[in-house]
Amino acid sequence: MTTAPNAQPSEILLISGPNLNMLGLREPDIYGAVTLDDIHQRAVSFAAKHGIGVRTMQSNHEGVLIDAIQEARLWALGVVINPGGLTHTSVALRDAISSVKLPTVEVHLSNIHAREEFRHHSYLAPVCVGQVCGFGWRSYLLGIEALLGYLGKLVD
Ligand code: DHK
Repeated sequence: MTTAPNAQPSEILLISGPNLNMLGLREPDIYGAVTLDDIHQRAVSFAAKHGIGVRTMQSNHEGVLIDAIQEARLWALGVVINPGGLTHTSVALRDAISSVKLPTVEVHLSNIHAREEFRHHSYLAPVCVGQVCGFGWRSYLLGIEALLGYLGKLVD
Protein backbone atom coordinates (compact mmCIF):
# COMPACT_ATOMS: atom_id res chain seq x y z
CA MET A 1 0.00 0.00 0.00
CA THR A 2 1.32 3.45 -0.83
CA THR A 3 0.86 6.53 1.31
CA ALA A 4 -0.86 9.55 -0.22
CA PRO A 5 1.66 12.36 -0.74
CA ASN A 6 -0.26 14.70 1.55
CA ALA A 7 -0.96 12.08 4.26
CA GLN A 8 -0.57 13.41 7.81
CA PRO A 9 1.69 11.49 10.17
CA SER A 10 -0.19 9.44 12.76
CA GLU A 11 2.63 8.27 14.98
CA ILE A 12 4.53 9.61 17.94
CA LEU A 13 8.00 8.74 19.22
CA LEU A 14 8.44 7.49 22.79
CA ILE A 15 12.05 7.80 23.95
CA SER A 16 13.72 6.49 27.09
CA GLY A 17 17.26 7.44 27.96
CA PRO A 18 20.10 5.95 29.99
CA ASN A 19 19.45 3.15 32.48
CA LEU A 20 15.73 2.92 31.74
CA ASN A 21 16.39 -0.47 30.09
CA MET A 22 16.98 -1.59 33.71
CA LEU A 23 13.43 -0.84 34.85
CA GLY A 24 12.05 -3.70 36.91
CA LEU A 25 15.50 -4.42 38.34
CA ARG A 26 16.68 -0.90 39.07
CA GLU A 27 15.82 0.60 42.49
CA PRO A 28 12.19 -0.62 42.32
CA ASP A 29 11.32 1.42 45.41
CA ILE A 30 11.95 4.54 43.29
CA TYR A 31 11.18 3.44 39.74
CA GLY A 32 8.66 0.62 40.29
CA ALA A 33 8.62 -3.01 39.23
CA VAL A 34 7.22 -2.62 35.72
CA THR A 35 9.69 -3.26 32.89
CA LEU A 36 10.24 -0.89 29.98
CA ASP A 37 8.82 -3.50 27.59
CA ASP A 38 5.62 -3.53 29.66
CA ILE A 39 5.45 0.26 29.62
CA HIS A 40 5.92 0.22 25.85
CA GLN A 41 3.04 -2.26 25.42
CA ARG A 42 0.79 -0.14 27.63
CA ALA A 43 1.77 2.98 25.69
CA VAL A 44 1.05 1.36 22.33
CA SER A 45 -2.39 0.13 23.42
CA PHE A 46 -3.31 3.46 25.04
CA ALA A 47 -2.40 5.47 21.94
CA ALA A 48 -4.12 2.94 19.66
CA LYS A 49 -7.43 3.79 21.35
CA HIS A 50 -6.93 7.28 19.92
CA GLY A 51 -5.88 6.03 16.48
CA ILE A 52 -2.23 6.92 17.04
CA GLY A 53 0.81 4.67 16.65
CA VAL A 54 3.83 4.74 18.96
CA ARG A 55 7.39 4.01 17.91
CA THR A 56 9.48 3.21 20.98
CA MET A 57 13.21 3.39 21.51
CA GLN A 58 15.68 3.33 24.39
CA SER A 59 19.37 4.09 24.39
CA ASN A 60 22.08 4.62 26.95
CA HIS A 61 23.88 6.90 24.47
CA GLU A 62 23.19 10.61 24.14
CA GLY A 63 24.08 10.77 20.43
CA VAL A 64 21.71 7.92 19.57
CA LEU A 65 18.87 9.79 21.30
CA ILE A 66 19.76 12.97 19.40
CA ASP A 67 19.79 11.06 16.08
CA ALA A 68 16.33 9.62 16.89
CA ILE A 69 14.92 13.08 17.64
CA GLN A 70 16.37 14.53 14.45
CA GLU A 71 14.95 11.67 12.34
CA ALA A 72 11.55 12.00 14.02
CA ARG A 73 11.07 15.38 12.35
CA LEU A 74 10.48 13.43 9.12
CA TRP A 75 7.60 11.30 10.39
CA ALA A 76 6.41 12.03 13.95
CA LEU A 77 3.57 14.13 15.26
CA GLY A 78 5.46 14.70 18.49
CA VAL A 79 7.73 13.17 21.10
CA VAL A 80 7.37 11.87 24.64
CA ILE A 81 10.74 11.53 26.34
CA ASN A 82 12.10 10.26 29.61
CA PRO A 83 15.68 11.51 29.29
CA GLY A 84 16.83 9.69 32.47
CA GLY A 85 19.93 11.28 33.99
CA LEU A 86 20.47 13.37 30.83
CA THR A 87 17.56 15.50 32.04
CA HIS A 88 19.93 17.17 34.45
CA THR A 89 23.02 17.46 32.24
CA SER A 90 22.30 17.60 28.52
CA VAL A 91 22.35 20.87 26.61
CA ALA A 92 22.77 18.80 23.42
CA LEU A 93 19.51 16.90 23.95
CA ARG A 94 17.71 20.15 24.67
CA ASP A 95 19.14 21.64 21.46
CA ALA A 96 17.92 18.62 19.47
CA ILE A 97 14.36 19.17 20.74
CA SER A 98 14.55 22.89 19.95
CA SER A 99 15.93 22.15 16.47
CA VAL A 100 13.18 19.83 15.28
CA LYS A 101 10.31 21.90 16.68
CA LEU A 102 8.24 18.78 17.38
CA PRO A 103 5.94 19.18 20.38
CA THR A 104 7.63 17.25 23.16
CA VAL A 105 6.47 16.13 26.60
CA GLU A 106 9.04 15.25 29.28
CA VAL A 107 8.14 12.38 31.61
CA HIS A 108 9.70 10.85 34.71
CA LEU A 109 8.63 7.89 36.78
CA SER A 110 9.76 9.50 40.02
CA ASN A 111 8.97 12.97 41.32
CA ILE A 112 12.30 14.59 40.48
CA HIS A 113 11.37 17.68 42.50
CA ALA A 114 11.09 15.64 45.70
CA ARG A 115 14.50 13.97 45.27
CA GLU A 116 18.13 15.13 45.43
CA GLU A 117 18.59 18.79 44.55
CA PHE A 118 20.61 18.00 41.41
CA ARG A 119 17.49 16.30 39.99
CA HIS A 120 15.30 19.37 40.46
CA HIS A 121 16.61 21.12 37.35
CA SER A 122 15.75 19.93 33.86
CA TYR A 123 17.59 21.31 30.83
CA LEU A 124 14.79 20.00 28.64
CA ALA A 125 11.67 21.26 30.41
CA PRO A 126 11.87 24.84 29.02
CA VAL A 127 11.74 23.56 25.43
CA CYS A 128 8.99 21.01 26.12
CA VAL A 129 5.24 21.56 26.09
CA GLY A 130 5.20 20.33 29.68
CA GLN A 131 6.48 17.80 32.18
CA VAL A 132 4.81 14.85 33.96
CA CYS A 133 6.59 13.26 36.92
CA GLY A 134 5.94 11.17 39.99
CA PHE A 135 3.33 8.70 38.77
CA GLY A 136 5.53 5.69 38.05
CA TRP A 137 4.80 3.96 34.72
CA ARG A 138 1.59 5.97 34.47
CA SER A 139 3.69 9.09 33.89
CA TYR A 140 4.37 7.68 30.41
CA LEU A 141 0.65 7.26 29.65
CA LEU A 142 -0.18 10.66 31.13
CA GLY A 143 2.56 12.17 28.97
CA ILE A 144 1.12 10.55 25.86
CA GLU A 145 -2.38 11.72 26.80
CA ALA A 146 -1.04 15.25 27.33
CA LEU A 147 0.74 15.23 23.97
CA LEU A 148 -2.31 13.92 22.11
CA GLY A 149 -4.49 16.50 23.84
CA TYR A 150 -2.05 19.23 22.83
CA LEU A 151 -2.19 17.95 19.25
CA GLY A 152 -6.00 17.75 19.28
CA LYS A 153 -5.83 13.99 18.68
CA LEU A 154 -7.65 12.67 21.76
CA VAL A 155 -10.76 10.66 20.94
CA ASP A 156 -13.52 10.88 23.58
C1 DHK B 1 15.03 8.57 35.58
C2 DHK B 1 16.36 8.62 35.80
O1 DHK B 1 17.17 7.72 35.29
C3 DHK B 1 16.95 9.64 36.69
O2 DHK B 1 18.27 9.94 36.34
C4 DHK B 1 16.12 10.89 36.75
C5 DHK B 1 14.11 9.64 36.00
C6 DHK B 1 14.67 10.55 37.07
C7 DHK B 1 12.72 9.11 36.31
O3 DHK B 1 12.20 9.32 37.40
O4 DHK B 1 12.12 8.47 35.43
O5 DHK B 1 16.64 11.76 37.72
